[in-house]
Amino acid sequence: MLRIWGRTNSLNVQKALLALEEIGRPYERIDAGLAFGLVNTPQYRAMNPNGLVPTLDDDGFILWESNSIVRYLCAAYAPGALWPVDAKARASAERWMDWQLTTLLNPVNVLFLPLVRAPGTGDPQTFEAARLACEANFGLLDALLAGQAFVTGDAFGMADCVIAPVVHRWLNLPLVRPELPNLVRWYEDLRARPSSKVLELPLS
Ligand SMILES: N[C@@H](CCC(=O)N[C@@H](CS)C(=O)NCC(=O)O)C(=O)O
Repeated sequence: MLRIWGRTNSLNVQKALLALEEIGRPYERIDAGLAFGLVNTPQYRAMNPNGLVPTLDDDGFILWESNSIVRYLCAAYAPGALWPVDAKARASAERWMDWQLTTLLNPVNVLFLPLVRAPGTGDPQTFEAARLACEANFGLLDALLAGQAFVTGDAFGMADCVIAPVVHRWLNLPLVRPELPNLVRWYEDLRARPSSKVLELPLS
């Protein structure tokens, strides 16, 4: 039985939930993190010593780090579909997953905190630098998606699972954004997939 711990307004949890929905296996989700607590209990820390969400349990196999969870679920339950078997195709997908973690995420969160979760925090210079970084990063994605349907080509895959919640956050921030028609088209295609019900909650 697949079991995942994490609150649904967490972007990192949403990545894992998207993968779980896409693989189509039954799973149980347990609220954890922020208002739900639990992450500092000895039982939780024994599974995830970081005290962060998400954490996955697949029949006793415990895994944390959202991108590792997505990679595992796709490899274990959707090889050849969400998880490319070909080494080059897989490296290409993993490259975008690493880019999501190292480049795309942080500036979005710098904007998200003062605009949504913690109004009145942050400083204007850091905010403006993050806004410019977001424009560059999402512009790069927009250019990529001008020539292909999904992040790694013609088919939805594991890289889409991890980039989708970040794009969802960016497109729903109360902020003026440049027009990115290819990114919006990709996002709308994604929102037409049943799995995207995990992105239905307003940002919080
Ligand atoms: N690199 C980790 C980061 C996990 C992380 O920072 N999770 C946040 C939520 S997005 C968290 O647990 N925050 C504290 C909490 O919810 O109690 C991953 O990708 O899984």
